[in-house]
Amino acid sequence: MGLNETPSANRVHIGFFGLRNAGKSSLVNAVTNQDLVIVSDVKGTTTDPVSKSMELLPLGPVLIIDTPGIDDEGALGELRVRRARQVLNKTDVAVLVVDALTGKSPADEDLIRLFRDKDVPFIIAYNKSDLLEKAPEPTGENCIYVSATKKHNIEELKERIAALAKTDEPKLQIVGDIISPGDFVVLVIPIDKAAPKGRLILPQQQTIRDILEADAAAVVVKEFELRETLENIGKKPALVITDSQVFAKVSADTPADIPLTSFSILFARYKGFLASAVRGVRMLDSIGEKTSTNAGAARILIAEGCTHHRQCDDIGRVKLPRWIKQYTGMEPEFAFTSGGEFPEDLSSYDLILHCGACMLNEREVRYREACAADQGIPFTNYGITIAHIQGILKRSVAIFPNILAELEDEG
Ligand SMILES: Nc1nc2c(ncn2[C@@H]2O[C@H](COP(=O)(O)OP(=O)(O)OP(=O)(O)O)[C@@H](O)[C@H]2O)c(=O)[nH]1
Ligand SMILES: [Mg+2]
Repeated sequence: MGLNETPSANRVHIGFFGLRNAGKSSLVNAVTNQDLVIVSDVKGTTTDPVSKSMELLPLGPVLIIDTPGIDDEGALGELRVRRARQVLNKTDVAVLVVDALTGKSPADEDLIRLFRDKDVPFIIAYNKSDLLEKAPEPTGENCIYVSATKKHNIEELKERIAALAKTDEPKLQIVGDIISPGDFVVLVIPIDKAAPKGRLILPQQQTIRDILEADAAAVVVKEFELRETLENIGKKPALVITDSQVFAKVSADTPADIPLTSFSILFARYKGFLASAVRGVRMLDSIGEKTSTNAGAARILIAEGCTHHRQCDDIGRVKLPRWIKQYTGMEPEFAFTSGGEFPEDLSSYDLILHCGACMLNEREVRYREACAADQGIPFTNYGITIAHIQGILKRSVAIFPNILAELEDEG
């Protein structure tokens, strides 16, 4: 991702689904007006999902995802269906591409059912309308006749997609809604060997942006400069936000009357799972009891949303397992996943520990959290776990009274 681009997690994700050869790739090329993906008359040309970020008028920044065609032929077919479902978990608007000559198949009906189940708004694009003797009247609200090769009705399709993507929900804020214009907010960002060279990571950039949009001031320091900065800043900061890795030091150096939280906690709220994450982490306190009902050790799944942040990697693979062992005095078993993969069946785990998920869009994070909730498995994130282990969770969620109240009810 370039520094000037909208983060992909914030783009509207538009997925193209349908049978092999329906013309999904052709339609992606027509909609984007680029030769983005390979098109051919061989069934199964697209074998893996292909994504492309772009500005799509009238919508703005989007991520277009072409998927392999589904078909119910054998094991390969099943794998393709699973891939399509994976893409669907992060799709904000689905386009079902149907060959207008053949019409909807049972597999298309299955997809429609899946869209409805997952609450994904969709439009059916009957493609290859140029091959019809005469274009039929569109039947039903959510369908449109198009021709990818003749570029017929493509602008209309884009407008329909844009209309589906529009939501009336207020724009989510990272911290802007809990600070006031003129406030000072101090951000603590360690620059250690795990930090990426020459830049800040995405959640840090986004938080600074959010503070600026709220007409407040962001003061950015490393953990070693925090104490002196707080002494000399001349005005009490409204909030200190820290990287979770230095939570303990920052908590000690921040006077008790200054609210403190972490990037992780803010992002858990931003992605909609703070309350369940705060509940989920308490599983660590009963991990010992688990062995009485199950002879094996507790199993913890550590899920990373991205594959390329060395910082996350170090925390997820090395530090968290060590801290959890120290905190619980137990030897839980750890399993790891990263990137777009996330097991549908979580039943063999006792806790899902997710990264800050800065690279995943809200829909995908909610989906993962819902998977865990449906199966009754606690779900939390790295930073909340660190705060809990270090005994500063209550302090760091105190800026959210509902969450704090729930924690205090439970003692
Ligand atoms: N006549 C006509 N042919 C089209 C149209 N759109 C696609 N085709 C043809 O249909 C065939 C399949 O197109 P693709 O875009 O590769 O289809 P796909 O759905 O991506 O197929 P898979 O990747 O195999 O799942 C190609 O030969 C295209 O040229 C259209 O609007 N009109
Ligand atoms: Mg294709």
